[in-house]
Amino acid sequence: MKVLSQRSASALQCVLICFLVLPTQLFSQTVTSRISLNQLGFYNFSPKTAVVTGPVNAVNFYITSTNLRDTLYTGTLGPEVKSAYSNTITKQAVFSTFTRSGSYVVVVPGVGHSYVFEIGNGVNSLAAISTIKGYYYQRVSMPLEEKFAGKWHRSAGHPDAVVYIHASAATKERPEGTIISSPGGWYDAGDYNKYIVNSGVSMGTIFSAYEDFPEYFKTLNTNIPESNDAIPDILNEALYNLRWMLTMQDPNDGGVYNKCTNAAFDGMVMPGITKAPRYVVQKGTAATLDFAAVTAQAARIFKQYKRQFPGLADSCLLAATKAWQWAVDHPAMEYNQGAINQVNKPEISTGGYGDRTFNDEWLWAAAELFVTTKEARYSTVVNEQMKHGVGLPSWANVGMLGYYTYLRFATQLPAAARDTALRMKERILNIANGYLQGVKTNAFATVMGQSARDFNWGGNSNAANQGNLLIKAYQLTGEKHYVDHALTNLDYLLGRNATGYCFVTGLGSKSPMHPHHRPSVGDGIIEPVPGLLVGGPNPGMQDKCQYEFTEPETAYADIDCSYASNEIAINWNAPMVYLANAVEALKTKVGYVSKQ
Ligand code: 9MR
Repeated sequence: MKVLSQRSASALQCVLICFLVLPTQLFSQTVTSRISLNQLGFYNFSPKTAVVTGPVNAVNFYITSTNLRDTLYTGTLGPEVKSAYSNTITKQAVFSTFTRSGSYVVVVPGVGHSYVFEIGNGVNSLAAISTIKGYYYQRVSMPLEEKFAGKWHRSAGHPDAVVYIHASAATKERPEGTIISSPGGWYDAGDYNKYIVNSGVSMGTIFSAYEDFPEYFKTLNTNIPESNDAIPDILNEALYNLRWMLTMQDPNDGGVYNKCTNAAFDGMVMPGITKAPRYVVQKGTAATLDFAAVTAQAARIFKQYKRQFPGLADSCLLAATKAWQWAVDHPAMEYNQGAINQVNKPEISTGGYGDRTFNDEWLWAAAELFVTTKEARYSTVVNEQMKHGVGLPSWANVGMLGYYTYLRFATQLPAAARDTALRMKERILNIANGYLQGVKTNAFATVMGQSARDFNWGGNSNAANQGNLLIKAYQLTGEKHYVDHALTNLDYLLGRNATGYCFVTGLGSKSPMHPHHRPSVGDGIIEPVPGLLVGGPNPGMQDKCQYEFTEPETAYADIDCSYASNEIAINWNAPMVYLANAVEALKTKVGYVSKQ
């Protein structure tokens, strides 16, 4: 590979390049989705790969100006690779040594040219900001004003000032039909309900982003109503959902309801016009422990903002302690919607988030409570739970969030807990090092997609969470190659994948236009609400919609019918927020952009 023209290139060189080096057919090239790449672009000094799919005769590829006139770099395509999880064949175009800032396309003769991408020092900043802003658009009980929401401005959704205690949640103090108020929060996903279990993992991930990069977030502006106050925007956004979560705790016993919901899903209409009754449904151990973890973490974070929010940190800690006690008294209360519906009316058919194992919730809640309070009763539970394994975070598996928190504060922990943190570190590095193995043989050169299991309902969040685990591995070791590998998954999510889609609405050249997202369907605006990560390829295809492709890495349909591949959800956006922002926060330290 050789660089044909640099900043210092003379006019003569340009003439030679344009008229002698380029094959003439190049000028007739058209844009093609067969060249997949991060559609936002690359930092000047980060690794850069595009992937050509399908049969290719060309030997070389070119990086040219967007008008295709100037060739700035010529490279050789890599060998043909057959993908493990679809019939896709690929060749990789690596151009990491091309570092000049600007807008370009990748040209492959006989195939066409890629979408326009940038090389520069802020390429992921739009992804970082817009995915946080995505949560603003999910806010439930307030109008979204035009100055913040642009053309997606809308009136308030569900007020949730009148919410009934469902029969499954009735107690002596709050019998069936008691009215409580549970306003605010974020809509969970494409539907209009609010679920504590899924809020738990989402908030834990967002709070972790803040706790890992507090300096970076201090100045990040997402243009929300609270942007001008003294609190980082990411915390203001999380606070909107936290205040709702606090309403979901029964003050009489500390237990936490699983969800605030309609009995059945609303139609594909705007939120403000739906009037179905809302219920809080049965308390559960997973919901209560997730709540304890989030409020313990919030107590720690908002302690720094006592002046702005007097009493908030204390209220959160009290809520966390009461929730913990309820869980101790009800250590395995499963949310089983089928069983609930056999004995209660009305039947509830909205999302279940019915977790059956609680080891991971115990570990996470105990870890957050221990780091916040340093009380030994919590570290004892963390140690007990270490006998179980750990996996990537998901709504049903939150133990890793406890590991992240222990490790973040390891140096401030007592000696015994530091030993536990060392074991956690070992496990994380084991997983991280496993990820590195398969990248070389992966058809898209990503960490994502090394196992068929990566492609499930919301699989895009696996890509993001794998990236985040690699960021943690970097934080634990200082080894930059972990960030390079995390970046392969950011590239995956923003376009370098077998579907050719940039999976965040409103970003890149080819992104989802028809997500399963009620406001995006109901608002009459062509572009969907921006900043939302769709679920991604899912060969389960549980929605039974029409899929053009059905293999693990291609089973994605950009149609609003497809809730199994094209819905959006707060627990999928959260790791995307983490990944995009972590990379932006670390870009100078790891040398992706030059220190100015
Ligand atoms: O993300 C959830 C996925 O892991 C489950 O397999 C699926 C079926 O139970 O539900 C998904 O969560 C949905 C929730 O139940 C309701 N709101 C939309 C969520 C995303 O599709």
